[in-house]
Order: sequence, then structure tokens, then C-alpha cells
Amino acid sequence: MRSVVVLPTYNESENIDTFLRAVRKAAPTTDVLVVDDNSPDGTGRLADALGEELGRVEVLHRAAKDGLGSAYRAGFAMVLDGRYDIVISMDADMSHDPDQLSRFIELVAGGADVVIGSRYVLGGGTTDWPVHRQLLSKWGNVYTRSVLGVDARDCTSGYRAYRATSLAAIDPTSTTADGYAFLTELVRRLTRDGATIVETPIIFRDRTHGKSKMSGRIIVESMLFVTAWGALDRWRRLTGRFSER
Ligand SMILES: Nc1nc2c(ncn2[C@@H]2O[C@H](COP(=O)(O)OP(=O)(O)OP(=O)(O)O)[C@@H](O)[C@H]2O)c(=O)[nH]1
Ligand SMILES: [Mg+2]
Repeated sequence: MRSVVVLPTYNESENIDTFLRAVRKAAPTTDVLVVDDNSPDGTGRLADALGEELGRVEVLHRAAKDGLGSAYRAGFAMVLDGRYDIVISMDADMSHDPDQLSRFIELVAGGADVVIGSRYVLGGGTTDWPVHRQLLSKWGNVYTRSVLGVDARDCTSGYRAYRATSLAAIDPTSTTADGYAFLTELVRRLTRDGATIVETPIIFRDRTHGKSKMSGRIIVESMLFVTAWGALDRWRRLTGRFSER
């Protein structure tokens, strides 16, 4: 099956070299589409150079920083053109272990519509995260699951593999959220579409290089989206209009 990793980057110059080499080693036939938002630290130029050296790396250069959701919408639009059977999403900061790529690909080949690398199933977890971040992520996910009734324990994990046709079916380019809420929005749409969601355990390692782009604002935005979607779903169930987005 033909597969591609969509990789949003913003100021990941300390990670991009290690990351692309590790992906090439772990999954030699998987392509990579880097979506760089004109990183001031030159990540985009580094990715171009690495692409020339390694092959199978394409770089989408965007004019300015526009958020994770927006970067994925642009990247997905490019790779959902029939070239690929599997579309993978990853962070560039080595939090997601490239050595697990073959497992994600096998699970999609085995019938999953989406495979989520999950911190909240047996065998999964986080290392090096401060306690407040662990609690926020864990309880954010418990809240999301209970409010939206989605079939996943980790809705905010960005390490995923989608069957390309199943991703196209939920029209990811028409999503509106950014940050973590974007990832939740995709799980919500997949659940409503009747997709087979499979979670596989991952150990999420905190980044050792570069700065986090996730802010308090993004976390608050995520919880507000979840609350609004939950209310909307409830209202639609009451009025029998559940089939609408
Ligand atoms: N193109 C693009 N990529 C982004 C943007 N914001 C974040 N990213 C990338 O998205 C991925 C996830 O962002 P991170 O900052 O690592 O978010 P996080 O993993 O929740 O937080 P930390 O690991 O603590 O930094 C990384 O590869 C970032 O470089 C953006 O506005 N545009
Ligand atoms: Mg990260």
C-alpha cells in the first residue's frame, strides 16, 4: 500500500534532520510531505535540502504561521488526490517514534479506517511530561469522550494513520478547528461516519529540542469546541437531525 506522512513544522530545525532520517530508515517506501509555515529558523530550507538527499520528501511552503489545523488541511488536500492508500500524521519533534510506523501501516492494511497512537490504552503513556500537563491531557480526553461519545480514549494524539478513502469521506478540508480541537474534530466525524477506529499504544516522549507551540489559548479553544459540539449533538438527537455535520 502506498503511504505518506504529513508533517506540519514550525521552527523544528533542531529536529527535522533526525526525524526525516529516522522515518526513511523505519519506512523506506513511505513518502513525506512537510508542511512548513515559513519557519524563521529555516526548517523549510533544511527540509528541501534533506529531500534532495533522501528522496521521497516534498515540502509545501506556506507564507506564514497559521496553526496546526490549517497546516493539516493544506497537507491533506495535497495528498488525497489518489496517489496514496494510507495518510499518516506525525509531530516533527520526535515525540512520535518513527519505529512504530510499520505497525500503524499494518493495522490499516488489516482493516482499520484510522489507527490512533494512544497514550490512554494499556501499554501507552507519556514520559517526561510535567504532572499538570499529564492531568490536563488525561482529563481533557475523559471529558471529550463522555461529552461527544466518541469511540477513542485518546482524541488529541496526533500520531495517526488513516485509510485515505475514509479520510477523504469525512472531508477534512472543511473542518474549522485548530490545535488539539482539530484532531478531536476528525475523530468526531469518523465516529459519525461509522469508521473503524483502532487504538494502538504509544509512549509519547516530550520534546527535547525546540519550543512548544501549544498554548493555554489552544487548550481552552479545544475544550470550548468539545462543549459546543456536545451541545449541538444533543440538540440534533432531540430534534432528529443527527445526520447533519
Ligand atoms: N506548519 C505548522 N506546523 C505547526 C504549527 N504549530 C505547530 N506545528 C507543528 O505541529 C507539531 C506539533 O506541535 P507541538 O508544538 O510539538 O505541539 P505539542 O506536541 O502538543 O507540544 P510540545 O511537544 O510540548 O511542543 C510540530 O511538528 C510543530 O512543529 C503551525 O502553526 N504551522
Ligand atoms: Mg510536540
